[in-house]
Amino acid sequence: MFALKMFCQWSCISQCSLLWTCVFISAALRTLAIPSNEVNLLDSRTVMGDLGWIAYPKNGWEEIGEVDENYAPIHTYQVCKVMEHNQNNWLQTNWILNEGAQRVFVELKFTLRDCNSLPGGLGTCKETFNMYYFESDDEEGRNVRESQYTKIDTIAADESFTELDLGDRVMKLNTEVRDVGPLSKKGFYLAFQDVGACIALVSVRVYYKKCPSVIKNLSLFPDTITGADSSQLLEVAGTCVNNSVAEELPRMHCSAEGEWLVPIGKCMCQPGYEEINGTCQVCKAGFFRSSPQSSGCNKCPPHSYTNVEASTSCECEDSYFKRDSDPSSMACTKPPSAPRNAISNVNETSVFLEWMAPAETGGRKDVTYNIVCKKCTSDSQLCEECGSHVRYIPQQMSLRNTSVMVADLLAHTNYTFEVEAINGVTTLASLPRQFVSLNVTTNQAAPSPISFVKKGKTAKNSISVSWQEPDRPNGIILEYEIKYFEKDQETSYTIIKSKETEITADGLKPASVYVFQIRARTAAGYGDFSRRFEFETSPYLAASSDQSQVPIIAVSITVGVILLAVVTGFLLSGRRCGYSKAKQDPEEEKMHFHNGHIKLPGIRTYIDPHTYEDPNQAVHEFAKEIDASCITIERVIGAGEFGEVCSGRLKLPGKREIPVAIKTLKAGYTEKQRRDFLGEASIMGQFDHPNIIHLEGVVTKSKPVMIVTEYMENGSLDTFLKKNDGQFTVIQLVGMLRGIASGMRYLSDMGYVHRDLAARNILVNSNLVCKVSDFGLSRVLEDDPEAAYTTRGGKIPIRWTAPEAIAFRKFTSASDVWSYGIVMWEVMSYGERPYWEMSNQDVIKAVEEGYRLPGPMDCPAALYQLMMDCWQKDRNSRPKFEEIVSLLDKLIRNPSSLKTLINASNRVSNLLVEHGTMETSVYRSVGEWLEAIKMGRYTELFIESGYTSVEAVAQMTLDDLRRVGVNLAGHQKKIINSIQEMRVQMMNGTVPV
Ligand code: ACK
Repeated sequence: MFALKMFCQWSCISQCSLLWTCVFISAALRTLAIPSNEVNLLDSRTVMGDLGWIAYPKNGWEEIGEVDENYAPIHTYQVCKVMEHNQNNWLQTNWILNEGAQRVFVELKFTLRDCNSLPGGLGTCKETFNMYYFESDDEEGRNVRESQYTKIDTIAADESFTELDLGDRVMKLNTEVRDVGPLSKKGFYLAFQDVGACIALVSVRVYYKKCPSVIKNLSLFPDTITGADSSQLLEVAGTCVNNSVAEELPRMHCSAEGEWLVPIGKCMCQPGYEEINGTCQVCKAGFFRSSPQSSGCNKCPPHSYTNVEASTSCECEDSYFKRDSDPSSMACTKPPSAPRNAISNVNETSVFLEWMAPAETGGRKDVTYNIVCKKCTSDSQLCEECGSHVRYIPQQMSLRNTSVMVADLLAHTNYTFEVEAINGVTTLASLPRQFVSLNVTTNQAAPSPISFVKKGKTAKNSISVSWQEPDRPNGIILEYEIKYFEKDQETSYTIIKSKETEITADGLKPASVYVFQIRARTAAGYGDFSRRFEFETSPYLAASSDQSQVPIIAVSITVGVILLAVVTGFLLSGRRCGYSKAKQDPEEEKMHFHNGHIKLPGIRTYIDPHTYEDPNQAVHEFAKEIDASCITIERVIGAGEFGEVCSGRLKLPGKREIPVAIKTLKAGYTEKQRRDFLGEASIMGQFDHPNIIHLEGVVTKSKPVMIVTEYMENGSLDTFLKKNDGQFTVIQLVGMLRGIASGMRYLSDMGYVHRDLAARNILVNSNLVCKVSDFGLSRVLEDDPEAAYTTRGGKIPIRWTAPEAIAFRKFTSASDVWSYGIVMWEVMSYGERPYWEMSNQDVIKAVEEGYRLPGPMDCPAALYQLMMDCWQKDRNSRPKFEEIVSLLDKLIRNPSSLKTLINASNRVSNLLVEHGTMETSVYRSVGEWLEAIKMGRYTELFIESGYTSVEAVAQMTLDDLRRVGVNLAGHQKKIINSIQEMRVQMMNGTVPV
């Protein structure tokens, strides 16, 4: 109910001064906006002509025919028979078509006179009226009896008005709304019954409610008339808009109030279209949408295109491919290029292959590698598949890592390994295989243990034993080592070396049990000892167990004669071998050990060319003479002590042409120079090992005199490392060290002491295989620029040499081990100069006082420990090359053991006092610091990026480094480690900043 204070025109019916009408002429009343979810079936305010309603009796309800200011008719019915009894005045509307609505609303606007304000009418005056309806399918039922109507409600005014209000022209207009339903026929009549009130029915509006047509979730829901019940929710199915499809049938619920509720399911634009403002718009050329689930139209990914509209996918450009399983947003991709920088490490009959990922991954992350193994003839001309006996660790195909171990190869055999890079689209592209190949020669593997040892003749002081060759000799057996000792007396044992498969151990105690163990040796070293075999000597007085035993005296005489013959023969032979052997017979030698110490010298197979009276004889014994016409010199690659070093090619008759290095002897040489020059060839020619530079031959019959060796593409190791600072993985570095150690093991087994082992004297080939080179006689003292004169007059490379060799020229394999430790340090620090710029005298003093080189940056702890072991003052405590090789093998097999790096404090704690590494001392500027860690090239980038002080640098993270532009992983590591050290030192207050 609301009170309207408005301009009101009213008139009184003549018969009754109390009767009134008030006509609302407000245009606003007519143009009241109807909510969008209401549909009018009748609005008396909008009917322009006669309303056609019927009043009964005729003098009851009467229509006031007025017009508004626009001369539109205003249909108002009034009745005011308040003074008379028994009023029953009906006003019947015309037939209202319900248009299918089952529930309609009737909105009445009316005024009602307050009975209290009527003088004398209180007895009969009413303040309510009734509203009825009658349903019918057509207009025929116009003459309906009262009793046929169904009552909707009794309508009372919320506010009635008085005469005063009329005077004030305040009209109290009531609005009442009633709903009617459920309706079941096509239409209905409404009727208003007055029983004695004073009413003016100003407007009647009949409407129903609907949920108006709407598009929601790309589904169209039509206009829907609400249900018959006031709490009913009608489920309505939607239809997908153009170019869309239903993911789940879309539905919504139309409430009795005409509101859409609870949407279920939805439509989505079909592939090739995208949703924009509730419609599906086509994807333009160059764009695509692959599935209803994907987001809008997307630009074709790199290397793909589409020239048509409504594309659901894009085509790959030529030579680019896509797998079915690739996401549609992924670029088209290519097969990878070949893997790079493959290297191999041979360990007996196993080969460790390592390579770098291809430069071109084809845009994919699923690059894997397959290994193809081929066994080749020595000139690599004819190859065949390796077969199934070869083992690949972890596997042969689909390798994710860039390394593999190939085991169980044949000893001393040429293999070619092809490492092929594959990715998800390799099979789609008909391109040639992308691989890198490596030629590898396996080493002689150590023989397997001897499994069977048999007792032969037994006497009271001797036992003969015989055995069979090991099951897997893995090469030519050079000799056997027989170890025996009295049972429970293991600390005192005897070792006999023999080339035969039987020996007689004599000098034994009667009636005692002896333990025998035998192992075989090939060029690859010793195999494992056999298990223990126990045999007993005969008792004192017992007869020999062997029928064919000869009297003891006879044996003694025989042995004596043989010994005499051997010694005499040895002394008479003109050839001095430069070593002495205490031999029982020519094929056998014997050494006694007590508590691990040898009692007799072991074998030496290296022959010092000095022992030849005629050096020419030595060189021709060990080196092949090459006709100069077989050699083509191509270019000079360096300068040696005796002349230029050149690279060139060697083509021997019936052999493939190969690249070679050629050392020349400059014209005008003295005889001594010629002897010394060729001396190196005489030494080198005695060696045959994959980690020793291989001598092809010499030219002595024409001039210039030349030494021809295999060509090592990467030159000397120190220069190579400096050039490739930070570029190798730890495994690659350890692989190089392993090779050097293996070469040195071979040399020490041969009895050769190198004396000048240093990175500058190691050569590196294209597969990163390192080979020991630079063999000389007195040469060590002459041609090495590092060699300095000692107080005793010798010339020695101080920084690489063990203290006992400097002090009293005690050069042994143990002093070579010291040098090897220095080489390890050089390798791990990428060619850094040992002891930096310290003087030789200071180095000698510092080492004497117990100082040692600090661990190189990023050095695995296990390797630094090995270096420190090599630098033991007591040479007997240093590891043997044999042990070094097997330790490095273990590390290579188990790369995680290399993960623990020496920490900053360890590095620093071992620093030489006066000559600490530059990078850990005080830095005055960022440039100085970067120079100190050999990263000076980044100075400008650091400064440009605002890292202008050491304090700023100390805060840097790896991400900061990347932002500055340090992209190489090795360099990032180096710089970050130095920053960490810097922080440690700042914390300790050792770096004033
Ligand atoms: O460091 P480099 O390049 O490697 O410079 C020296 C130079 O000759 C003087 O010795 C190089 N060189 C020596 N022997 C060989 C070889 N067998 N293969 C390749 N380069 C060699 C050495």
